[in-house]
Amino acid sequence: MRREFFYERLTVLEKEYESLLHMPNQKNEAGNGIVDRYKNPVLTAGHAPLFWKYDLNAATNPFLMQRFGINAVLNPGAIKWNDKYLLIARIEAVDRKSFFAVAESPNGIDNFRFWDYPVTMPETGEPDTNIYDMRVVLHEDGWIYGLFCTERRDPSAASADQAAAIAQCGIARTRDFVKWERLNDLVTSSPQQRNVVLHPEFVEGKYAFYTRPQDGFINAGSGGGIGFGLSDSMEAAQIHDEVVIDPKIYHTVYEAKNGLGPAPIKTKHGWLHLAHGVRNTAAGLRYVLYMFMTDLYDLTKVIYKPAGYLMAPEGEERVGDVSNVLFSNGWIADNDGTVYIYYASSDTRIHVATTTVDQLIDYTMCSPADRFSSAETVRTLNRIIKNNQSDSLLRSILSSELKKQTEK
Ligand code: M1P
Repeated sequence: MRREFFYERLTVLEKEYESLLHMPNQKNEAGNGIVDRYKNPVLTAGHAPLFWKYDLNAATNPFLMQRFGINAVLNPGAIKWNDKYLLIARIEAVDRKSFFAVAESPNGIDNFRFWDYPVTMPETGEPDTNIYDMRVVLHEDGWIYGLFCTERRDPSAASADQAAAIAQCGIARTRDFVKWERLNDLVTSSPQQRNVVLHPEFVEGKYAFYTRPQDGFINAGSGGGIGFGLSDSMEAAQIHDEVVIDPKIYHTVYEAKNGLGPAPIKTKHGWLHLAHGVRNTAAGLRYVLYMFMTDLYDLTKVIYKPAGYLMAPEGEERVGDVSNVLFSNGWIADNDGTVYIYYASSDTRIHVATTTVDQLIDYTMCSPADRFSSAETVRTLNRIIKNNQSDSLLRSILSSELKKQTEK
């Protein structure tokens, strides 16, 4: 009887799992002309293989109950590799420990399936308590690097304080996403580092890093802002001079803190960056995605930056484990110019939005910049309205001319 129950339940679970994995994804209608969101998340806790969650032996698990719970699948690094779209996702188990696992898709928008085993990340002499949010970069030195946050309890915290943590940048490299070589953590003068990203090219013959110096684990304090610095090596990466290239600014979407997302995309106009900005509100922290472009040759110089956000949580994206959060640390610029932006909503699930390099260039270079006051925002809007009205006057003159000519 028990065995029958076990196998019946297993059949149902397998059917549900396969239908989730094969569910086709479609673009939402009428996007904003900048990015197109898709209807279904591309990876969720439900995408974790059944053989991760269940002991599939009827003798040792007669009720076929979950033995290993997955809380969330979020914040993936992304790369196109061997013609497959790979997400190196952050899996958070119900014990709140995160780890990495690779999922691949043939088209980047659906049919993502996890590889059988998660990443076994080697540790340094100072073991990590928690690792998360990997940025994956194919560097011009030939290695694929994964930079991620490594978190450990603050050794100076009182024993009553079991929440104080120190976050630093862990570094590992691979050639196949299975075997990873762990390198030393990045050394900077900041007490905390999260959201560290490796630039894909050498700069002045050195490795270039985008950083996010921060005073406390949650609060940026005197830190915050996206920093930049160079290191002689990756094996013992150390930044001596860290400059902030994109600071926090009062009453903007990045007033509390910000951090770079994936490694930037090179274009003929400059480097395109995707980042997240954070504001504190009565409902808690609100994370949105924004963009900017840096100079092709001076990576510390921001040359274009549209006002406000590119994407903010919408609909079901607003709700989750940590609500009101959009976060992205992975995008793929494909050979045909399509850009796949992978983003997590509310620290719970992963979505995709598509656009093109040309659209992102146009958005970043031609959208109005933030001028930091309501009066300036109204000036910007008035300019747009005025231009459109003179354009519509011109359009109506042209169309009546056209009409006259066709009547002749
Ligand atoms: O909970 C929202 C995000 O919070 C952190 O981001 P940041 O370092 O910018 O504060 C990270 O823990 C991130 O994983 C998480 O999505």
